[in-house]
Amino acid sequence: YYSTNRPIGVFGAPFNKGQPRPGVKYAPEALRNVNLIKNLSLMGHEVIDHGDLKFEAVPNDTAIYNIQTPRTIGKAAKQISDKVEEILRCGQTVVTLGGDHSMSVATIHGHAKVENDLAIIWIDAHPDINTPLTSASGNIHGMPLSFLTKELQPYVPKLPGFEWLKPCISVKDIAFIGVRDIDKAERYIIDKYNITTFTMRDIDKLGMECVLERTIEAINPTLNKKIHMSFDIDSLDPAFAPSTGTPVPYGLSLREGMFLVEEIALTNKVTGIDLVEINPDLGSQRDQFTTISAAAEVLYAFFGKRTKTQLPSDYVLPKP
Ligand code: Z70
Ligand code: MN
Ligand code: MN
Ligand code: MN
Repeated sequence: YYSTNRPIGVFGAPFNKGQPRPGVKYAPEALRNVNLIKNLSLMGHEVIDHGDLKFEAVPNDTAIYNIQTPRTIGKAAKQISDKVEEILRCGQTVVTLGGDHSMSVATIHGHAKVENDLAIIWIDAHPDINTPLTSASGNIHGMPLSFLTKELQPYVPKLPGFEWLKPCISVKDIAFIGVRDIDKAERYIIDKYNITTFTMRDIDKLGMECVLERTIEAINPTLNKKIHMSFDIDSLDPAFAPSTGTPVPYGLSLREGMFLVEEIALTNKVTGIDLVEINPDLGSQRDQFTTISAAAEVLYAFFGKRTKTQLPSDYVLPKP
């Protein structure tokens, strides 16, 4: 489990313009309502709550390609990137509560400003590496990795609002885990650059322990890099995370997700975490509770719930 002595800095990025369903902005509030911050503290960590960012629409934002509000998204992303950078410079491990997955363009950018050699573990049903020219939806939450990767820049037009963004990672530093809904251009990019990818079938075949071993072997073999763990809740099977914008069948069980992040935590290299795409507006109340609980449990698993029980040295088993 997470055992570095870095404090945990948490903030909310209730950003929803990277896709069409507004309710994803309520996730930070929903996670706070299940006492996320207090529960992390009870696990023995120092937790600093940096609150939630507020975002504003940029007036007269006009569409480019099929992206509806590029300047508004770019401006919010700059705020998120700056916040991540600020929290990391305080020596904290940063946990960003999304929001939709477009915010990871910003969290990874801010993380890479502080840690210039980063490995990215992208846990998601989708690889989110469309370019503005290949995206059928125009939703930026399906594109963040194309904006960030140096190799893809010849294919990625600079969008208005994103002038500040510098591509800061290599395709060699990315591993996808749990993907099962891959667009044509994404398939092409994964094949062309040989991006480390573990589909659900690979997980079935190898088992999660081996998948993570091979992930580290591929993107961080000497563990000399810090790790950014981006967790899209739709990586989980819809049975465990129904309240998300694009549920995809046959995903990770909740226990597989928890085990995966427990194993990642054991590297002691993770300094940035995203938890995204929880939409507390979707589905029944029961669906919402199931999803928010699953999201919280994934974070608790990473931070050591269940493995951290310490016995006092004078503990004795009571006798009748
Ligand atoms: C599709 C697109 C996506 C998340 C959906 C879907 C992308 N590849 N990402 N839900 N989290 O629109 O580009
Ligand atoms: Mn702060
Ligand atoms: Mn995603
Ligand atoms: Mn996804």
